[in-house]
Amino acid sequence: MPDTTAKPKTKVKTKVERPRLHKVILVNDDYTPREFVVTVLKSEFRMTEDQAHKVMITAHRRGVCVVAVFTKDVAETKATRATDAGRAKGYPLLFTTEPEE
Ligand code: TYC
Repeated sequence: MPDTTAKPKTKVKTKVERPRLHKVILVNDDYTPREFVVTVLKSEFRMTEDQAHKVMITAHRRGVCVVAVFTKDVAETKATRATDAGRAKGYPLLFTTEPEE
């Protein structure tokens, strides 16, 4: 007799995905001095003068610039610290975060 019993075909696949990284974004404004933006980028994001200047100029010209990507926690902490550094001097300097696609 042919075996007509259907065998269960369910396979359990374990899917491991990397946690999504989050971008820290520098937002342009009309008041924060360029040199101060560069100083904050250097101190909070360990950038060289050259890298910091390029990021600052890009935000200045285009409105925003991605500074770097980190895990969610690190991105949020760094964005807050950098924004607070501006606020401490009375500047409206703003760093935001958003998840990468
Ligand atoms: N636009 C500012 C100025 O002309 C400089 C600046 C650049 C401020 C980038 C914020 O994210 C920024 N003084």
